[in-house]
Amino acid sequence: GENDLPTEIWEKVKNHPCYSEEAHHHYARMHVAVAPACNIQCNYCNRKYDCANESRPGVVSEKLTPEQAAKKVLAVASTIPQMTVLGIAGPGDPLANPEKTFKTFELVAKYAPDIKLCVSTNGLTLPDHVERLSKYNIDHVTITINMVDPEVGAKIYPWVYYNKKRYHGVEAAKILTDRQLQGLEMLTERGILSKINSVMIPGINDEHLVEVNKAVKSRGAFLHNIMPLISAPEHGTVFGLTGQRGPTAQELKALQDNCEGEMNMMRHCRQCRADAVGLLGEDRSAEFTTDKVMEME
Ligand code: CLF
Ligand code: SF4
Repeated sequence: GENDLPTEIWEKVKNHPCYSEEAHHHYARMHVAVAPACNIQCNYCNRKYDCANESRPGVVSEKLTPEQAAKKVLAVASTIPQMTVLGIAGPGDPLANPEKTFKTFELVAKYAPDIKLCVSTNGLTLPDHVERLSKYNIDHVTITINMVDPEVGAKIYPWVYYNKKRYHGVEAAKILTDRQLQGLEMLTERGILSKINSVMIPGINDEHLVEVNKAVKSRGAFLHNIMPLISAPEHGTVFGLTGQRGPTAQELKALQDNCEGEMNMMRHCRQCRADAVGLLGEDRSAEFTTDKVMEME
């Protein structure tokens, strides 16, 4: 349980609402949507909406510059004292937009040094950025890992864009899984806490996620968060259009139970938007649009 964690780890998680089940009742997080581009294609993604790395597809976030984002963080922090964590989670892949992502972190670290920094990525470019994440004192990194077998991956990812070249099918999925696992090992070596998000896709990777769980556990991942596919035709995802369904609540719980014991499982995720503000499950983003933040000055 959480109370058995070593002190140095407890210090990092005790007021992070995603990394500690207990903390999510008391502490809030916010996201800023500074990262529009993405370097891979997931069949459950609709680029018009927020990245499903972390978020619930279906609502378009207001895109911010790093300067606007930093202002918003200061405005929220002065309004919601329990706001402890700033996460960057989209609407595309934060590490496919490294200038915007790291500029935002730099500004927040300067003007609000008490706020913890958190990032969520598909992992493709993670090995290139671990050094910088470590330098910026980013203690929490989420990688979305849906497979460790490229044959499975080919059914989830039609392509990846890597080293200025587009790869397809099994070849693309092999590059992605190698980069994700390498990035995870590099985080573990540096003592950066990692959370693995997996999207459960019935008939595609549901049984395989037990193997993913073992692969990430053996590489030092701190937490595994298995989330249900949200697939609806009105969102226009490839899976939505092909009629691919999401799991039932019972199927999701059975898989989480199967993985429990291997490592800590997150069960309180609320699949947030890329511009979510507040306690998990609460959305106060409408109070902090750019117009309103400007008025607060
Ligand atoms: Fe945001 Fe993600 Fe950091 Fe949390 S959300 S970047 S780890 S601060 Fe949390 Fe939201 Fe679930 Fe993500 S409830 S979708 S796990
Ligand atoms: Fe969409 Fe996110 Fe996948 Fe990129 S990583 S394709 S933004 S779901």
